[in-house]
Parts: sequence; structure tokens; C-alpha cells
Amino acid sequence: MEHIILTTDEQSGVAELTVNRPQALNALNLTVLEELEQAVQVVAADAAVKVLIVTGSGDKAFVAGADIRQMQAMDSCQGHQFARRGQQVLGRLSALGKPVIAAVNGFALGGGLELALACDFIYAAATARLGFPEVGLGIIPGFGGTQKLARLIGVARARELVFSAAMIDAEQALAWGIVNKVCPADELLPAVRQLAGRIAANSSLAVGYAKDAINNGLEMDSDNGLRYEAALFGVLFSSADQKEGMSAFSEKRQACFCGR
Ligand code: CO8
Repeated sequence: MEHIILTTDEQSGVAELTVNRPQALNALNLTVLEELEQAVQVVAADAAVKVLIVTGSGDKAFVAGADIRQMQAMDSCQGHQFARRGQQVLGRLSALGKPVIAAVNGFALGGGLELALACDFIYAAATARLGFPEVGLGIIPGFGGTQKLARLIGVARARELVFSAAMIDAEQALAWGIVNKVCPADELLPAVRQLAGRIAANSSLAVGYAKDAINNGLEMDSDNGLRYEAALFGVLFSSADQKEGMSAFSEKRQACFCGR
């Protein structure tokens, strides 16, 4: 792949996907989107990967948006197709049956913030800047931003951020609940790797089911969400990981999960 670097630490079970187009602040063009989709497929198929970290190369940007130069020449039909393609690829990332953590190491703007929002949660460097500049370009967020942000932080704050095209800093993003934690820039990746390793040490089957219960349960009404949770809970009692986790507790030893 030209613009995506994918590495896996087999020992910890943590993979890192880096958008690597630093000359354009890692902006998402069609090639990057295609490669992102390819990388998600690789991660989905690799049983050794338990957790995925998504970040950007360099110390300036996570991803500074969709590629404005590529969008400049688009007509209405191409704009629509580009937005749908972006939504499809980010949807595949969101639907990955493994936890995905965004390590936002700099600018996360427009499509870049949408990429971060497609992850399960975000850790950010203190130097990060987040926002949706689209209305200042005569467009709107088109890779799911209007929908995802409003659901995450509430409609009033989402409206303020989208209508103003303002960039907010990491502390403001933390206060608004867009990011889970702010770290000094040089401590961001170590902190995310440590957390990812901790998640990867749990039953990957149970973690995947927990992600499924949260993501799909949230699309249901509360009663059906609870029924869905209970159904997944019950299924886990047929797994080797449930037997191992509970035996290890009783025997006062560390559990050794196989993910089945
Ligand atoms: N697209 C293409 N190139 C970019 C982008 C981008 N989004 N962002 C930065 N670059 C390029 C610059 O053009 C520049 O290239 P060059 O050196 O060849 O001139 C290089 O990256 C470095 O950038 P700057 O010199 O501008 O760096 P600064 O530190 O001065 O500024 C900023 C950094 C503030 C991040 C600035 O680059 C900027 O404002 N970038 C654009 C941010 C933006 O508006 N992003 C949103 C884009 S729209 C979008 O994401 C819509 C998503 C949904 C699509 C729906 C489909 C239709």
C-alpha cells in the first residue's frame, strides 16, 4: 500500500494503522480510502490482531480532512459518490469486530475527524486540533460527521462545531466528550499502546461481543437493547473463554484466553 502503513505486534496482539501522506497532512484521497478499506479487511481476517490503533504519520496531523484538491474538480454526482464511498469505508472500520482506538496526534479535521469518530474512542495529543471546516469550503461533513458527532456530544454542541467551522483544542474536545483522554504529544502513542495491550489481554471474543452489544444495542430501543445484551451474554456461556476466565478466577491464576 502506498499511503497506509499497517504493522502488527504479534506478542501483544496490537496492530497499528498509520495514514502516511505527510506532504498533504495525511489528507484522504480516493487511493487512501481504498487502502484503508484493504487494511481493515487484513485486520479483520488476522486472528493475531486483537486491537487496532489508528493514527497519522508525522507530528503535525492525524488527518487534515478529505483531499480538497481532489474534491475541487468533482461534479455533483462525483461528490455524492465520494461521500458514500467514504461512509462505506469508515462504516467498515466502525463495524470491525475488534476494538479500534484513534490516537489523534495533530490536526483531525473534516474527514479526519470523521475517521477518528469511526473508531471506538479517541485519545488525543495536547497539541491536537479538531473540527469540521467544511462549511467554510462550501460543503458539509460528508463521511458521517453530522450524524456521528450529534449522537456523541448532543445536537447543540454538534451544531456549534459544524456551523462555526471552528477548530477546538484537545482540552475542549475532552470537556465535550469527543476524546477520552489528552496526553502530552510524546506520551500519546505509549499511552494508547499500553491501553491497547491491556484490552488485548482480555477475552477477544467477549470484547468483540461487548462492542457489538454497545454499537448495535444503541440502534435499538432500550428494551430490545437489553434483550440483545442478554442474548449475547447467554451465548458466551458456550465459549471456551468463559470457562477459562471463570476457572482462572476460582484457581487464583491468570486467565489464558483463546478467543473462542
Ligand atoms: N486536502 C489536500 N491537501 C491538504 C489538506 C487537505 N484537506 N490539508 C492540508 N493539505 C496540504 C496543503 O495544501 C499543503 O500542501 P502544499 O505544501 O503542497 O501547499 C500541505 O498539506 C501542508 O499544509 P499547510 O501548508 O496548509 O499547513 P499549515 O500548517 O499552514 O495549516 C491546516 C494546517 C490548518 C490544517 C491547513 O492545512 C488546512 O486548513 N487544511 C485544510 C483542512 C480542511 O479544511 N479539512 C477539511 C476538508 S473537507 C472534508 O474533509 C470533507 C469530508 C467529507 C467529504 C465528503 C465528500 C464530498
